[in-house]
Amino acid sequence: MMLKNYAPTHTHAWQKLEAHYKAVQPKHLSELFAEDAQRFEKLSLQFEDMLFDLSKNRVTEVTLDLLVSLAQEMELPAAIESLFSGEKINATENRAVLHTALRSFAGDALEVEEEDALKEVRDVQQQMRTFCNKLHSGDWKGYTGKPITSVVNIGIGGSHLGPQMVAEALKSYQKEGIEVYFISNVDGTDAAEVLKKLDPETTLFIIASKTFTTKETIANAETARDWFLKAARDKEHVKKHFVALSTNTKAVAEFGIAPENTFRFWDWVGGRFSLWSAIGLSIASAIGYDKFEEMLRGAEAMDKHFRQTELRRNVPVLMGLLSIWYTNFFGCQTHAILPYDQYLRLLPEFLQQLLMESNGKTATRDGSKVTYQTQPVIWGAAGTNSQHSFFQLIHQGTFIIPCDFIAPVNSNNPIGQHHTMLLSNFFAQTEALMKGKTEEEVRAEFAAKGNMSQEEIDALVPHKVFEGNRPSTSIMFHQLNPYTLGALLAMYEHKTFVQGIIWNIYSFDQWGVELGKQLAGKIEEELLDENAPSNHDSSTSGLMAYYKKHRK
Ligand code: G6Q
Repeated sequence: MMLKNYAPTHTHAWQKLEAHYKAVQPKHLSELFAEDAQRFEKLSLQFEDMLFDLSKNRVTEVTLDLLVSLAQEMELPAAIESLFSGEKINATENRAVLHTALRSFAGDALEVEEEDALKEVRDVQQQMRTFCNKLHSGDWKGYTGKPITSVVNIGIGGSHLGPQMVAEALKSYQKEGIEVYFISNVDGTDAAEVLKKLDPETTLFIIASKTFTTKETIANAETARDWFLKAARDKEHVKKHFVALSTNTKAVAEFGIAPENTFRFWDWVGGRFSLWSAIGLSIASAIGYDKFEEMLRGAEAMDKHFRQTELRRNVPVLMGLLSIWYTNFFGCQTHAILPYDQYLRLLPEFLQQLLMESNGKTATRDGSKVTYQTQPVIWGAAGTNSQHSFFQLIHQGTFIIPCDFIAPVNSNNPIGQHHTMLLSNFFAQTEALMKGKTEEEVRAEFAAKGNMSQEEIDALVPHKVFEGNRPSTSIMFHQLNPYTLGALLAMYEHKTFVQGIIWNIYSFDQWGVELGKQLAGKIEEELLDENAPSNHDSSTSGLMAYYKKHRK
């Protein structure tokens, strides 16, 4: 089936949710906890060793039932099947969406465009394994015979954010003797700062670009090649120091990279869903292929859960539906991602692309304009640092900001009492957000201290009251390892999909990034050639003139 086109607002469930919202909205979370001693048990989910506590959300069991009815009416189960079976659900690009095939270890074949996708995937995985073994054994030698010690991923967007975030997240699993770097921004500073740390004799560049036409990546790849050839001199040496990850094997060959050093993937892998494919080679270079495979297996376990579990107990489904609840009924415009694990500090940035590029859309599947809100802004940073910056607004600001708090039970760096302190903050923040602090409690605290006048107390009370009733979801797992990280990321991918199905939009294209690219190409010509025709608004012309006047 193709995805059906149907406005969620026209479902029976939506009407019921609107009425239900009016009943739930005035309720304080502490009231909901007081009313039901079993609330945590009823509203938390277990997936393997992972715990998803939804109970500090502004929902009741009825809310979840109604949201699940909405998903049923929007035919989510059929959509999930279309995803896994390789139907062309990325309709505006006429492509299947099969990142799940990249981590499918089940034996069955999966035909896409008359090819067995699973066989193709396994061939490339074998090629990646062989590459990693050579790299880590020191058998892959540079042009002067020295083994490689530095690997640099050059890519941007989906060919950068995932690999960089995972390499950072799994740093405690990193192989000895290999350091992994990332260059992405076309700002020359990015390349300059990385290259100055490197030795051309022992550096290998991974050029990661699905299309191999992305201007930023090609510019950085050419800069890296120039830097390398300045030392190595002979173009023949390029093949020992450059490999490519791409669907465009022709352009790769033209760049000078040998076919045996080209790792393929396919149109049915979207950029922001591609870290599981050859695009993950920098990850596998950092942690070894076996650990990379463990990450794939964690994702596969979440895929199975998503495909096989009834909607009401299905983690990505409920996570996606909660986002609908807050966005479309509470009117929340942002959502914070708050990892209490320093290794996950890049997760908010990765999820920004995943969710905002997928679901930041205004056209419905039939091309009309949506009449309801879609993706909220995703933002966040690691705790506890973020507590000392923007948490003030989450606690006492005028917006309600649903938050995902994420933490491992055990640290990968158990030092003294650090982890106990970290987790004390993790538990305390969600409790404080939920409960708040009433005026009576504030006054009682002042009274207990007994060192202030009534006038001073009255002046301070309004500032020290916390409304509470601020929603959060807590995600915990035993330890951050490749398997768990794979499951966590797959969960967020599927949550993204669920939201797109409910919002009746296409989640797998990104036409919104094209306009700026087109204009940049034209402006670049004008900046290089004084005689090129130019026709901009007065602001853009004024800015360009300022630049031209002062450039050196
Ligand atoms: C992701 C987007 C985008 C893409 C980059 C890099 O879903 O499509 O972020 O990954 O533009 O594209 P290339 O891999 O083709 O260089």
